Amino acid sequence: MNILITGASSGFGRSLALKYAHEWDNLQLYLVARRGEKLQILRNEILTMKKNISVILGTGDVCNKSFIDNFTNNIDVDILVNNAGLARGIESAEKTQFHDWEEMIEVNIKALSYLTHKILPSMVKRKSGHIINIGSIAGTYPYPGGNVYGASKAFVKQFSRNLRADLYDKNIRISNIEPGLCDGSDFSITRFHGDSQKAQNVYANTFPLHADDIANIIFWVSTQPQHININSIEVMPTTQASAGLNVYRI
Ligand code: 8X3
Repeated sequence: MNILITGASSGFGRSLALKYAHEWDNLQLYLVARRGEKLQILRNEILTMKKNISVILGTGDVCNKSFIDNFTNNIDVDILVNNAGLARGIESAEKTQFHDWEEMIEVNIKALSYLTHKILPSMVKRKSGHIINIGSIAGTYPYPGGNVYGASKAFVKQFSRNLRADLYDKNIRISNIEPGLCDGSDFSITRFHGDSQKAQNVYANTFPLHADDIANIIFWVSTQPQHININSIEVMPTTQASAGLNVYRI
């Protein structure tokens, strides 16, 4: 079994790599992230836990097409987890930096699409495979400052649905996992450009989801019998709900 996970050095990706390694034997885990040192630590952790697993590290940027081409050449991926993604900023749209928007579009849309496009032909040829995209509740529910981040996750939602439309007769499964507020990853620190105080405040005085919760859900999705496709799972902490409609009054 060949499993490829992007954004594997932290958060959901890291938790999921550990979960697959813990639950399954005889795996080839292909782990992609920019931070080689963190990947190396994860690899050591996995190999200490299990001897019958190969961990192949791809240190590089998912937006770099030639890196992706080189890393994925000659791999028949059974499960692709398109986990790499990011949010930048939570300002109202008119106050944002355009390069933040561009970065989210590059990673959340273009890199996810490119890797999917690269991996799909081999899945179709083998009539086998599962692509698990990491969307977000932000792809369904608008919130102030969600602007391009939410729009990029709406792309992931509809892309996942459209892939189903193309692939339902090819024995290939597509799932979109849409988490809400979740700690245990670099999500907020990235969103706030490294401001750890602001990032911590996001999770203060509440009970968010944890990266391991999402890893458990993704694992469950990938362990369903072959005839079951989990199209999407939207998951929030019990302490979160979608906002009501706002009316501005003078
Ligand atoms: C992360 C969930 O609510 O912070 O995708 O946008 S949220």
